[in-house]
Amino acid sequence: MDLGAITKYSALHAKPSGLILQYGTAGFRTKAEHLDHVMFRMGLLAVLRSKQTKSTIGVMVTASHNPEEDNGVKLVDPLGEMLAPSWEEHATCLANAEEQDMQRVLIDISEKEAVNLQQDAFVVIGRDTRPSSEKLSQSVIDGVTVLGGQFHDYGLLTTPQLHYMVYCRNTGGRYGKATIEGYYQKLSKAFVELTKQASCGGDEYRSLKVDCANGIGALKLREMEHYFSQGLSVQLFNDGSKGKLNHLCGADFVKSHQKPPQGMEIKSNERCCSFDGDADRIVYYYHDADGHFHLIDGDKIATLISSFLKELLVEIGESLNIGVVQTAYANGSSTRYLEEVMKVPVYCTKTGVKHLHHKAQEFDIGVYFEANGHGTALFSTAVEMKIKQSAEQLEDKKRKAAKMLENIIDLFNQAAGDAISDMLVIEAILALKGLTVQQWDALYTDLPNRQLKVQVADRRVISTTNAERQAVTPPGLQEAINDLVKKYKLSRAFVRPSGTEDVVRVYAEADSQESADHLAHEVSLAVFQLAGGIGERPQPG
Ligand code: G16
Repeated sequence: MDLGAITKYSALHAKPSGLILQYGTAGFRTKAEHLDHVMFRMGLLAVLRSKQTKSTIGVMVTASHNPEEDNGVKLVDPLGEMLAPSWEEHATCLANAEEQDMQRVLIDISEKEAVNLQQDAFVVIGRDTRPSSEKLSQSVIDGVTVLGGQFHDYGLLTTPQLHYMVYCRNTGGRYGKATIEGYYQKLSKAFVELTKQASCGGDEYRSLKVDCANGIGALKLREMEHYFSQGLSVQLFNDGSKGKLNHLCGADFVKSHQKPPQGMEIKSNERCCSFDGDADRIVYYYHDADGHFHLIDGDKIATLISSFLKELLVEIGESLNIGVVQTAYANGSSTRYLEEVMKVPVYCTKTGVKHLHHKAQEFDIGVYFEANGHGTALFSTAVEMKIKQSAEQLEDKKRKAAKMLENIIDLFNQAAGDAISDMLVIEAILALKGLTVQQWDALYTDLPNRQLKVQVADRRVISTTNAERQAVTPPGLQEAINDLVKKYKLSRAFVRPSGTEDVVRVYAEADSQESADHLAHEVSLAVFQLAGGIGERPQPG
């Protein structure tokens, strides 16, 4: 380690004294102007992680669903997954070390993790379309270079594309080619193969309106569309040509406000979807003939996918262990449907795909989705091999199902939840099953629900247990929630500090929209009173 060079370059990316940030649900996120030092230091940390794992490590510069002024950074581990928890702690220590302590923290991490400093390091970098992202990714590169790491800067990428690149590079190309072309070709080939087999692939199944949140998803979908246009035509909205990133559009807006994005004209029964700012989430929706808006969120996406996979396995004659992983935000009706109708085991983890992904790896086939539309499906290596063999050996009908499954496996981005990949999976399944968006929506009826945000002085005063379904602190908060929940039928509510925004999130569901709205409001007031609310008291919606 050239400590002199590190000190010199670190001074050019100086930490604002006293600023404390936490590696949260998906890395560091805050106002872009506070992140220069964090980026430089994450470049350093990525080199250490790369040396330790003898693998390529990814660094993505994005704040995903957050407002345009924010930015963020997260590290991607060797198999394309989120950074290991012990390294998240190192990331927090390194980001918060005052200038004079930075070198010591860096050496401590190297020693603790037995990093061989002579080992080569390779880091790949991607960024979203935020105005601040280019400069911040240059700061990452400065950090990588000063520690002697090699790097490849992919420039503009969706977050899941960067995860894919890391996975490809560390599996010697077995997972795919680590280029944007390789990504487009792998997914499109699988999609076109699948849709060729759809007997009822009339026009109804072939066009889709996509709200791109004015983000990177628009650029990448535009580059990619001609690869799959045989199977689907997409019409892009909020493509970044005029609106602001994530403003009144995108998956997070549509899911949390339960209304369509601005800038998209929707005819009745037309199938539409929204990506978020870095294209790792997707939700679907439509207007019925009476003009009512219907949201199809991550829970219903998981249901569609897991039921299709289960049907294919039955056809092939394989009994594999499928599990679905959700979070506390999953609608009660979805959990009931999966467990009672589909007879699929369902597990609940804390928010954050890192938790869901980890749990899903325990199954032969693990389908995980957050209600906000972030998710994918994972297939164990043994399953992939078995299906490949079946696609070659079995007799006709079974072989067809095995071939379909083989293509579906290729179509999923198994490194991370991916709006583009999920969209193609969903479109293929709808075409193959001959399902309209209304028929899909009718699988079960969501319990009315409401999500709100509350501003508090310090959101860390709220701690939770039981996969975030119960508040442990501050004292009295859970009791207050319990009392409020008792007032409504089929009701449930919980609160948790966000790991990406400076807010406390409130979720409530009940037998009617009015009750869900009241309950969410009352719980917000309890948070405001007991957890140090600031600013205006929560107002009824
Ligand atoms: C990120 C995480 C998701 C999480 C979301 C909200 O999404 O990747 O797993 O659900 O933040 O997290 P929180 O409620 O802690 O703020 P994205 O799309 O912003 O990267």
